[in-house]
Amino acid sequence: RQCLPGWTVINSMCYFFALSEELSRRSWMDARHFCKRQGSDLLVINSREEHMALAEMIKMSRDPSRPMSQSGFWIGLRDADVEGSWTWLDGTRVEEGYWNIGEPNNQNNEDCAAMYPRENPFNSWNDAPCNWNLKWICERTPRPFSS
Ligand code: 2F8
Ligand code: CA
Repeated sequence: RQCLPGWTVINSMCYFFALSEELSRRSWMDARHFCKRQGSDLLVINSREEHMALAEMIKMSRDPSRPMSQSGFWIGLRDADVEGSWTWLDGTRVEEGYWNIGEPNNQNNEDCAAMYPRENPFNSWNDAPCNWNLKWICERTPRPFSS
């Protein structure tokens, strides 16, 4: 077994999709803490292939009972240090990214990015207030198991 129970392996990386109502939705920081406790961190997208695979995965999670603004998944991307400078948790800066049309718009001091299930995988990201409660995606390497 390459990933912990309940995790999904995609191209040799392990992902956790916080989908269940039991886990509920959390702020960006609380979601990050959840990931850290499993030896992981919020998702960092390193390639177009990775983005496409994840966009495809979360399409299955569309929740018609919730407004679009609440159907997002926090990812490890912020512009909290310098407004407008979107930086992954590994320090990499985003050049273009896969923002939805009109995003990021910093509408209400929005410093955290979330990925949304969209028909067009290139219209995927939105910046939202970090204290908004959303689902999230954790990522970790398959080994070693620390828990
Ligand atoms: O229309 C885009 C806009 O939609 C929502 O605000 C109405 C989002 N807000 C939250 O997710 C909290 C904005 O981030 C988004 O830009
Ligand atoms: Ca926004």
